Amino acid sequence: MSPVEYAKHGTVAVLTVNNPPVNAMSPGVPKGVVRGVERANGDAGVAAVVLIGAGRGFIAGADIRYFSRPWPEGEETFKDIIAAFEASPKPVVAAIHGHALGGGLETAMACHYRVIAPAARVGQPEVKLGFPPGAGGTQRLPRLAGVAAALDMIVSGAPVKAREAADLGIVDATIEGDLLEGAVAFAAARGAEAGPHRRVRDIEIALDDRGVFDAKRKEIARRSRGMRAPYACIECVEAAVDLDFDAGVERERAIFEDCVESGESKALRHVFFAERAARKIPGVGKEVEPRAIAKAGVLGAGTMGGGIAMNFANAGIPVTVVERNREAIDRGMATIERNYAATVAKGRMSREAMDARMALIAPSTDYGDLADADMIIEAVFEEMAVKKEVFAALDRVAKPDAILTSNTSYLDIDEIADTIPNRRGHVLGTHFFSPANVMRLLEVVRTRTVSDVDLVTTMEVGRGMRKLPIVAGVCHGFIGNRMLEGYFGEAALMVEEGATPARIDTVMVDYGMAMGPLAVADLAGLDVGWRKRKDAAGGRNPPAERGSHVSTRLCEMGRFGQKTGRGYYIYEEGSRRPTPDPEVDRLAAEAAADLGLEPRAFGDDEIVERCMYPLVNIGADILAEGHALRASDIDLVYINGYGYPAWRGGPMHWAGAVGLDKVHDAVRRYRDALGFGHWRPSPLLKRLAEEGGTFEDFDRENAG
Ligand code: 3H9
Repeated sequence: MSPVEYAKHGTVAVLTVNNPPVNAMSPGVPKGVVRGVERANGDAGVAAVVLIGAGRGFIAGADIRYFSRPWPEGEETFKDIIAAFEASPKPVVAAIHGHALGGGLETAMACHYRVIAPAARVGQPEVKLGFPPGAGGTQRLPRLAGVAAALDMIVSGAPVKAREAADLGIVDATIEGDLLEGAVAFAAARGAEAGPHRRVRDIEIALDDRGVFDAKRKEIARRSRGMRAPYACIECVEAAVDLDFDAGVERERAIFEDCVESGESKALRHVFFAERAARKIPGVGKEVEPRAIAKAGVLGAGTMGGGIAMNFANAGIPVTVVERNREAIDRGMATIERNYAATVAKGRMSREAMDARMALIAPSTDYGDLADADMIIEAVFEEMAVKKEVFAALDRVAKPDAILTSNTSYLDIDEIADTIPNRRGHVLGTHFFSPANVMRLLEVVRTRTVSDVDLVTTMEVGRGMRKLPIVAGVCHGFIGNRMLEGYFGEAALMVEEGATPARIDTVMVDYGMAMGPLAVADLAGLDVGWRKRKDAAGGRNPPAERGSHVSTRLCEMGRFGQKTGRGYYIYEEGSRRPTPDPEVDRLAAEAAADLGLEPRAFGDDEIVERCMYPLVNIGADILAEGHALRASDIDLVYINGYGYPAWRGGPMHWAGAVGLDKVHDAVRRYRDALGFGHWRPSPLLKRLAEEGGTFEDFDRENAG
């Protein structure tokens, strides 16, 4: 059966694309559309054609899966659809509801007219997949919307709402009420008019200021570091201005094809499907429906607790925040208010929306006020004894079936759950990332005993907060923090071996990280690790071990990082910009002398390998142990919680692009040279390397 249905409504032929879930242009769809246009043109009783989508939207674009697999031989493509529309003497009208994205919008722009439902959105999101539009979008959109607006849409990938689409001239009419009925009436009227009907390709392109292209390049330089696609989009729109239409289309196509083959695009496509896969929990079917969370509670109004309370309010869920005393809760509420006010000041939220959110947050100093909460998240001090006390107190006041979660970043939540045996099925972890109201990542830590319903509910609450919830198992540091050990450890070791912090950080920023590891260490505070090392040494000055020499010395000097204005770098008063410090180089040289190391020069490759390969190696262990459901989840954790560049696809995907055999060889080499635990080759890494596989192969095997 064709995914495109043909029906006649009076003098109008209606082609309905019915390819669930999102009407992507899978094989069969272009053929159906082309045949439909031919049939309409062959029917003397038809005066016009309407193209509409069944279900949730118009057309979501090309079927993204086919960028990694061959398109069936002889099967029609976008090109055929566009040719059929442009050759049609009878006007073709696109009727858009839900979404017209990518090739969906390109298809609509190849029609003679476009009408839209008020709630629909249109856009060219291809750049987010690492390539520019490839079916004429960069040539037609500037002709309809003007060069500047088209450039904004194509380079950002952000869709615009129906109203803006109408204002920009992308659509010809907005249909209130029944879209099909309105579109048929619109098409019938156009069909009754004398042709020929205007084609978008024939519109004269107007550009007053050629400076828009360079201005755009400048504007995106920071956020597009290391990427090709945003610049490719600009090149394509430039071609629309510089070349005639057909030559522009040809140029766009060549750039598009080149980009589709790039590592950047493969990585971004991987991320697209990873985000969709992350919603699925093997063994937990669709029949497990989330519970309703009508009221929530948060324990602790510190940085994390306050941010989590804001997340509930942002999701429209009333939340009670409890602190030990009036002073602490007042301070917490003042911070929340300040955070919202800053968003209002930036114009990203209205004052009314802020007031509505503040009204959802109730301050309290009484645990009893949590008695009616369906879900309670504790964000108190990160210490097992304190957490256990808090859960015992919650046990006394919470509803019997309330979901109780801990916002711990390292602690064993199974152990916490065991302290309240009657509630074990309702206890799990929610590891938010700082600042909790901003960062998209949420590790949902699945205890041994949590029920599927509560797990699914917590994921759903996270999505309601506009987070990306990733299921993690209970292990020290879960997915993200556990993998970091080697990353920071190796950066610190390399400082002792003669690489300056600035050199290491520059290489890692060039690799694509938002910040280098030593600048991050300064931000997080060097004293955290120092105190841990001291505790392990029974409170005494920790013994100088490989990797902690410099950081221990810095802490002894009171240089804890950004908060003290000095750490691995110097920070001017009120500035977050790290300035290299020769004093640190001197400490590093001292450390090298103590350790009997000969300072040496480092190549970029070694710096990248030593920071990144431990992540991959530990990630493989986490995966093999089942503490991550899939390698692609690990990738998402790093992209959304640790400033890893999406265009590299995450550390596990990137390792596959490098070649797991190469990674495995290097891991063994570093194990032999350095010997640290994070270099013990993961058996899974070894197996995949020997099989010539990737972590994506592992995910596929496991998905069955
Ligand atoms: C393009 O068009 C290139 C052109 O320039 C021309 C080239 C010549 N293909 O997101 P959801 C799947 S490039 C294949 O959860 P929502 C998705 O994987 C394309 N599959 O729904 C998921 O599968 P599963 C440009 C697709 O309601 C299911 O559909 N277009 C595609 O939250 C549901 O998806 C885009 O980049 C696709 N194009 O959001 C638009 N789209 O259930 C990409 C979705 O097995 N799509 N799937 O996990 C979206 O942005 C959202 O899906 C949309 C709906 C907003 C449409």
